[in-house]
Amino acid sequence: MGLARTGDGEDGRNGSTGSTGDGSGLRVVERGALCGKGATATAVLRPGARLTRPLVRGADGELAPAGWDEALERVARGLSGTRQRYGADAVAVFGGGGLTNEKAYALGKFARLVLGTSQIDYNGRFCMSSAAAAGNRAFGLDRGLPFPLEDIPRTGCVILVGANPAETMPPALRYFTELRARGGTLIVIDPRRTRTAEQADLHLAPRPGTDLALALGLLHLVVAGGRVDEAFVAERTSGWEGARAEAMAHWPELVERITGVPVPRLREAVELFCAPRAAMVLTARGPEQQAKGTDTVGAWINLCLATGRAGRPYSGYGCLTGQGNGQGGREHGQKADQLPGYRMLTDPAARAHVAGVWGVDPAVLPGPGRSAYELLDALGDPSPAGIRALLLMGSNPVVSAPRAAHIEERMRSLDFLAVCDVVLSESARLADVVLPVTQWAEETGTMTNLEGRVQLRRRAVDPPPGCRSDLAVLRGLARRLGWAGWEQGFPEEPAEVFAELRRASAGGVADYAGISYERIAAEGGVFWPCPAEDHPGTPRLFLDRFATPDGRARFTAAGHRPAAEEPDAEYPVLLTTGRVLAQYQSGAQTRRVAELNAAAPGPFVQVHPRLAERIGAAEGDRLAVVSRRGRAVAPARISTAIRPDTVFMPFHWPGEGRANTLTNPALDPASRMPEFKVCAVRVERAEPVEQE
Ligand SMILES: Nc1nc2c(c(=O)[nH]1)N[C@H]1C(S)=C(S)[C@@H](COP(=O)(O)OP(=O)(O)OC[C@H]3O[C@@H](n4cnc5c(=O)[nH]c(N)nc54)[C@H](O)[C@@H]3O)O[C@H]1N2
Ligand SMILES: Nc1nc2c(c(=O)[nH]1)N[C@H]1C(S)=C(S)[C@@H](COP(=O)(O)OP(=O)(O)OC[C@H]3O[C@@H](n4cnc5c(=O)[nH]c(N)nc54)[C@H](O)[C@@H]3O)O[C@H]1N2
Ligand SMILES: [Mo]
Repeated sequence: MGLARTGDGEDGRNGSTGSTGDGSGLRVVERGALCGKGATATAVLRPGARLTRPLVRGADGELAPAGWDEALERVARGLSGTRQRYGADAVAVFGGGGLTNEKAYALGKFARLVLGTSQIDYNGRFCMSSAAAAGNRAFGLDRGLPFPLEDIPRTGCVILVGANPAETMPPALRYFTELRARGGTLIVIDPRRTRTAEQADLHLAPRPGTDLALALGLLHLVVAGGRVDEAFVAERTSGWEGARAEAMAHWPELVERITGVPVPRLREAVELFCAPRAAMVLTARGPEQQAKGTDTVGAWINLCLATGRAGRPYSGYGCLTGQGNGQGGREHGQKADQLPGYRMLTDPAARAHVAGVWGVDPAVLPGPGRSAYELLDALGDPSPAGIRALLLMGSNPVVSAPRAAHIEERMRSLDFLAVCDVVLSESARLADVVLPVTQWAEETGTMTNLEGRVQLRRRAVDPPPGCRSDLAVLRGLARRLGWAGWEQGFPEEPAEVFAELRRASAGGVADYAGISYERIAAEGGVFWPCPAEDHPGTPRLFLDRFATPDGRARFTAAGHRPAAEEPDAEYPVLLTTGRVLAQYQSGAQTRRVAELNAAAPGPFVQVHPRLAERIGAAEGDRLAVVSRRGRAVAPARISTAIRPDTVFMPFHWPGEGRANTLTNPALDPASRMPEFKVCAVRVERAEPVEQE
């Protein structure tokens, strides 16, 4: 019990934090999914719950089982036919941050070489792209944590901004527990009093979408209190004057008015953060999934830089990366603007290097394509710029994309859709061809965790006979699409793909050249950059210099601005969205596991008693939440753990309770991240269903 009542602060501490020993704990951190529930994680492997044969849509419009040859042939024809009629960019690819490094690498290569399309992006755009953009801007490099997790308990104070690891990374919670046990302090910033917030020394509950102002307000108090580390700012940073001016324009009373956080709480936060010599700021999706997420993360980095809490032991800024391979998945080329090794597609030297490894002329590599939401929004668009065919591997956008009803309709309007998945997800149901693939325990591959530690997962169980690996699918398609280099260029064996990935990444930002399966196994993981086999890897970055051309970290000069959609008379309430412990992402897999459904059976609307009273709703009443994009219905869960001006919905479910029917696809200008964490809604009691 208790699992379903997540974050409502009424059921006490979560009992299943699953703190395990070092190695296995980290692996579970990376899975993200079924933390501490090894038994249920294997449940998804049961054949009944998953796909074991390809499905092809027949003349009757229904999906029916088919052989692999027929299915791959259909996909090849669908993709090449579209390409011939409308050009290469009418064919798109959408990947996922749960794919191994090998798969992400092969998928990017497949899109650019075999399909020749620029149109590839992936769900990581919906995940950490704002933190990535801010990290690149400030430090010249994006790695989730520039230090190992084990440094967290050794710092003096951690500010966790919009992160709920008690539910989303239970095994990592012990680092924060240990921090407090050693005398360090924890500050949590979340509009809800989550299980994580309950463990904090200080919890600030800002209005959703105001973290930028909050960070500026804290920096204002740092400056006013004479707490700037002037020597650090002078020696190791640039751009302080602009950042300082923005902070000075955000005085505490103004920040209280914008965020709803009282001035004394702001002062307390600064006292705690500035007291010890070392401190960290860690963000997750709360401040990042905003139409100003990049500047918001930049403002939190500013706080670290101004106080000298970056590029020093046990200090710094980090992003709590999400998906199983959230870090590695963003390094090897499934992102619209990227080549392997975290190289940029627009950089001539990068193009030349990667084209050399691939044995092609750099001129054949397409340029950058659209970002995830823009790509999905262009599906089925009949104009010459539109996308007519899509290969989807490792994501379920019908549930997880913003403005999901529109995206679902876009997917339905495609000429051709192929989906590789483990289960018949809501997106796979729309496909012309569904290819059943093997999953994590059934295949070998590397994943890179939030520390930048490359880890190896070896095949542990045999896949069901009808399934093939994603790598085998890409190989089969490359051959059927007549790509001459398919035999060497698209191996099925992960170790061979990794060997090529090492060469392609050599000299790049995320340099894997010195990392081998053997080394990972012997050393328990290797931290990139690791440019040579005799290089020890790099657990801690920036201690001597930042990765910018001049070695200095860059301040962000940005002021507060409203969310893309603020409450008004018609839509007076703020909606924010997120996760619960017992369901994972779009729920495609976890909703098929009885034990997890028992713990978290369905969607809900977390609502404060005052708001509930205003609309006359009691616990469990069906509430209609209406935004400019649509209407969702789910039972009320009344709780004082949320701000009265805000409601919260988890996004794990399809159907009438789908949170993403409501969300706003307004994009951050730098990261192209949609504003999942704030939009304006109206909340009312749904009419009771009429009995006939
Ligand atoms: N059980 C479980 N674990 C998971 C996942 C899952 O689906 N289920 N998904 C994995 C993935 S891919 C990811 S990305 C991570 C995500 O991990 P988290 O980022 O920890 O998860 P979220 O619930 O999306 O958001 C965190 C918190 O942000 C708060 N928040 C909402 N709006 C705002 C805001 O405007 N400002 C601030 N400061 N906070 C806000 C929410 O109330 C929520 O408690 O979890 C990973 N782990
Ligand atoms: N409202 C709202 N929406 C959100 C978020 C939010 O906080 N609020 N968070 C966003 C974030 S951070 C994320 S990461 C996305 C996640 O949302 P999605 O991108 O939909 O991610 P998953 O649900 O993990 O979907 C992965 C799909 O790939 C399949 N799969 C798993 N492993 C493999 C594999 O190895 N190969 C193949 N071919 N398929 C595989 C799974 O069965 C599943 O169907 O949702 C985003 N959407
Ligand atoms: Mo994510």
